[in-house]
Amino acid sequence: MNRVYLSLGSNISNPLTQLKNAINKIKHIKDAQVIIQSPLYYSPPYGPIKQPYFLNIAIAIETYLTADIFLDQIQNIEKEQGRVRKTDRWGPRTLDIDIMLFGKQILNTPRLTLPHYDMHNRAFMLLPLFDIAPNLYLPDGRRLSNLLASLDERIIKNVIKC
Ligand code: A4P
Ligand code: MG
Repeated sequence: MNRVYLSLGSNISNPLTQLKNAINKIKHIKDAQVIIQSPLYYSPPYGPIKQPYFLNIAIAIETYLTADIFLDQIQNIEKEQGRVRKTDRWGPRTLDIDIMLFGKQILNTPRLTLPHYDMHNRAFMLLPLFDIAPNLYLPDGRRLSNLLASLDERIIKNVIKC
């Protein structure tokens, strides 16, 4: 059984509805159980593209599925909710589901990087994660609270708990 932490984000086509629908679908994944979900966070777009603000949330899941099979499941949900892959890297999206952590797994394959390659820089991932797992350590031994403490205060201030 692995404890999995997901980050969900949306910034077009009614983000709140997108996230709610996605969480409902995640609850219906066979052999996966949603344990807890964070508050919602609203934040300016991170990255180089000018686009609408994002709504983000983190959720914790327990599952016996492998990381690969679990990724299939969440990518199906993204597809169902109108996400067109590859054409919109960094850009606006109806729904993005990223695996931040999959148990203690460290992985670097063409299809899956674990932990998420950039989570340590993203307040919109770390803040909701801290809400649901304040004592968490990453597989490399770094403590979540220390990652948050090393983020720029101005960035943190822009990520608003709803
Ligand atoms: N993949 C590899 N590792 C993972 C993982 N840990 N979880 C692969 C999920 N997928 C993973 O993903 C591309 C490929 O990554 C997948 O096919 C999967 O096999 P994608 O979702 O199609 O690509 P992407 O999300 O457009 O690219 P990228 O670089 O992941 O974009 P980001 O980094 O997700 O940026 N600002 C705010 N405030 N909030 C946001 O949520 N999101 C983005 C998207 C930009 N700015 C944002 C936000
Ligand atoms: Mg993604």
